[in-house]
Formats: sequence, C-alpha cells, structure tokens
Amino acid sequence: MTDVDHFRSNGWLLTPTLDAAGLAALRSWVDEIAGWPDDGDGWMHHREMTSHGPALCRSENLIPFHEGLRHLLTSGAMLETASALLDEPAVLYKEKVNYKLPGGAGYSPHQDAPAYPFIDAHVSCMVAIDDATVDNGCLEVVAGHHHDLMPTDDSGCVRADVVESLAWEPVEVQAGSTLWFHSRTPHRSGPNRSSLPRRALYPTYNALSEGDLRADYYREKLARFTSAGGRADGKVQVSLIDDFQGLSVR
Ligand SMILES: O=C(O)CCC(=O)C(=O)O
Repeated sequence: MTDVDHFRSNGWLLTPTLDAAGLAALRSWVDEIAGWPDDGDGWMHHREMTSHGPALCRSENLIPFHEGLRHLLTSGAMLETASALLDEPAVLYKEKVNYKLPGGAGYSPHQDAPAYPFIDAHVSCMVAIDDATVDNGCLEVVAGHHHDLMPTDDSGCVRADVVESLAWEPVEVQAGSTLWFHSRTPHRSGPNRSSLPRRALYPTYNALSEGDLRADYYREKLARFTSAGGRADGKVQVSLIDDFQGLSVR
C-alpha cells in the first residue's frame, strides 16, 4: 500500500520529516517563538492554568514573523506531502504550536472540519517536536471514519454516545516525524502526565483551488477572539470549536 492509499483508507499517515539537524533547528525556532511578547504584531499566544501554574499552551499565526518556519511549512516536502494527500496543489491555511507543557490539558474528541470556516478540502498534521507518547498526551485517532461529519454536542465536539462507539488508537510519534490526518478524522488527546514538554507543530493545508485563505482565517479568528468576553465555565478557548480542556489563567 502506498502512503497515499494508507491515508485514503485510514484517514491518517505517519511520515519521517526532519533529520537531527532539522529537528534541532525546529526546537530552537519554537524556543524563540515561545519567548515572543504577548503584544506582538499579530501572532497569538494562549495560556492555560496547570497544577504547576500558568503555562503557554498554544502560539499561532507564526509564519509572517519567522522565515525558517515559513520556509519549512510553505515549500519542499511538507507542501508536497499535503498536495499528494489532497490530490491537488495545496496551500497553507493556518499554523500553530501546541506546547502541552507538564500538566498541560488534553483535547476532547473532535473533527477539525467544523473549526475551519471557508474551506472544504483540508489536511492537517502534527510534526512532533518532542516524542509524543501515551504518557505525555499523544493523539488518539479513529481509523477509517473520515468520510462524514459526526453528530456534535454544544461545544462542537463529537457527541459522547458516538465517542463510546468508536475504536480509538493512540499514535505515538517520534520527534521529527509527522502524523498527517484528514480534517474529518476524529481525534482527541490526554493531558501531559510526564515531567517534560510534549510540543508539536500543527500546520493545516487546503486545496489551492479553493483559494489562499490564510489571511482571511486569521482576520476572522483575531476578530472573534478580540470580541469574546471571559468564559463562565473557567475554561480557556483556543479554537473556533471548544475542544481544548485547559483551564483559564484568569
Ligand atoms: O495537541 C494535541 O494534543 C491535540 C491538538 C488538537 O487536536 C487540536 O489542536 O485541535
């Protein structure tokens, strides 16, 4: 079975992406990004409250401000793989780093598609910056269920009775490797129970035939996040659906 066939039938695929030098560079870029101030020119940092105190959980809208990351995500092997999996030329739609520092929260079972306005055909991946393991909250996916949207609850996540009926498999990913997944592949993850970070880079690509919509996506997201007030349930919202289980630092 080719990689593309594996993706078509399972809705996910593991590929090697970075050699040791590439991984070392990515780690240093992410350290740099984590140190950017909160009041930047358009990038966004999000924090969660953990049992160790407030912790960075996500940074996004990064490539306008980082040449190395822009090159990695918008050319070469990453773009080629995204295009092969979409079966047409791909363009970057959005990008984020999830830090999942020790004590960092997991994500409720969801499909990404409802969180992405404007596009139909998209594929995402998780480039592991640190080894992702069951202990530190690797992704769990459901194979072969990427054809339809599933019933959701009020938060936009997969309804509990449906979650129970699905076969979830953890996918551990070695640092430097990439887990590609379809935007309708159901996925979730647990908290980081280890004493080390589980950082991962998540680019999402769409079919270029639908347009280059990255700027529109971030304009919309910045507007929704700027107008949103605090939440009554104490959770922190990082996505346009409510999949993140982390608690607010406020
Ligand atoms: O990083 C994780 O553990 C899961 C991330 C995820 O599912 C998401 O950001 O939508």
